Amino acid sequence: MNGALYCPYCYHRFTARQIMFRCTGRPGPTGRRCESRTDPLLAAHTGDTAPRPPAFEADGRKGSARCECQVETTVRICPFCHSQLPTHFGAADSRLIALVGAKESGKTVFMTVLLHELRNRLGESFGLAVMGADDYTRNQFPADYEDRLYTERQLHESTRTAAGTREGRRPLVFSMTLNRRRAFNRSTIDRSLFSFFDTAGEDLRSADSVERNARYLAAADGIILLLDPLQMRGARPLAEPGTPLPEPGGARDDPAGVLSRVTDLLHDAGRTRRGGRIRKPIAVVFSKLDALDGTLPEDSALLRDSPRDAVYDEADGRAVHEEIRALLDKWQGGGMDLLLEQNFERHRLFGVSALGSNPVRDENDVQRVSEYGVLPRRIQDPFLWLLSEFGTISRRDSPRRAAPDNTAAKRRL
Ligand SMILES: Nc1nc2c(ncn2[C@@H]2O[C@H](COP(=O)(O)OP(=O)(O)O)[C@@H](O)[C@H]2O)c(=O)[nH]1
Ligand SMILES: [Mg+2]
Ligand SMILES: [Zn+2]
Ligand SMILES: [Zn+2]
Repeated sequence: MNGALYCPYCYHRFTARQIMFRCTGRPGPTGRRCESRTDPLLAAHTGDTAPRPPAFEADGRKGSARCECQVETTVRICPFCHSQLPTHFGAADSRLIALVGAKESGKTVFMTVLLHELRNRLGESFGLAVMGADDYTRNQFPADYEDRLYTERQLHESTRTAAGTREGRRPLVFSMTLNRRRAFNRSTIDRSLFSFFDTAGEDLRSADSVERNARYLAAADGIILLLDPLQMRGARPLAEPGTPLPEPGGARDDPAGVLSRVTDLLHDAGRTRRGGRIRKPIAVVFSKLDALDGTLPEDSALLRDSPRDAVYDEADGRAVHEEIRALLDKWQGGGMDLLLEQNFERHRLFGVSALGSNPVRDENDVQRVSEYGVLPRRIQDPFLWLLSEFGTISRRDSPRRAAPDNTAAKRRL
């Protein structure tokens, strides 16, 4: 595994030496200039047919290379899909987080709201800077995701991502940097990449997407698995009146089925020893909890806001975990906790609401955010837990006093 890198766009694995370069296309010292053409590999993987200067091989361990035309370039690309790699890609401290789940489980909404919160309110208080890692993400995310939800107050209809549109082929990749102060006033910068592959729907189903999802899971250092409680037999009748219930997807789409499929994919990817457990941390997140608010006790931890500081609060996290565990029995998902226990060294249960209330359909049958606006609850918990598992942020173990900043730093197992 030494030195293995994973492309945040196609999730193939390679070594630093295999990283390729792309010419800048500017005239070189000799006056020669490389021509731009469609890159067939890039087009096949991402649908991007824009003309580009040629890709070429060189020692990828170096930050730059000289093209045939004598121009020096620092544009590094993936040897498998030719996507341009993020600036700090390959730095020892970068980690990849993947978000997976069945269709309609709330992935697009969750990703949009989480990133919005991190880029605005939360990011600042955490000293966390979040940016699109490439031009595509920097353009697409605000226009297609953030503005649609927050300004137009419209939900992405899943049909919009059907095959053939430009969406659903190319992941959105965000880079998050956390400036961490260490002892003796030295500060270090921790980087994580969040790669979100907004699949067209049949995620974890058709052979093609299973293969890609398997690579996605294998590449990830931490996983957020989003599950829809409204797909669970015991929870559906409890939902608030007016809740849009997803069509029952059958055994393959119900949360227990999805969890066990993801578990199998991870065992295969990690070649876990027989009977061994997966070491990657997995946050198992139940979405749309607002639709079940009425069934929770008044003092439920799930109804509280998450703690607001830049540490992961262990006591609060445990309380949420235990509540969801109890709810799983009620929702007829009792076996899930045991499955997690037996297969994952590091796992935790979460309950979130990205929207805060049920969406409503307007006169044109378009789903819209309710009149209250987007009021997320506990949306950042799984993300913060993963960062604390990575040792990027610290963990507060006692309910009251914060742990010194660097105790959790070396927690990475
Ligand atoms: N009540 C409620 N419904 C939600 C929430 N998030 C998503 N939904 C519903 O779930 C549907 C599917 O969400 P979406 O993010 O498109 O799912 P995806 O297919 O996994 O990307 C949406 O159209 C909403 O009706 C939430 O936080 N609360
Ligand atoms: Mg989606
Ligand atoms: Zn790639
Ligand atoms: Zn050149």
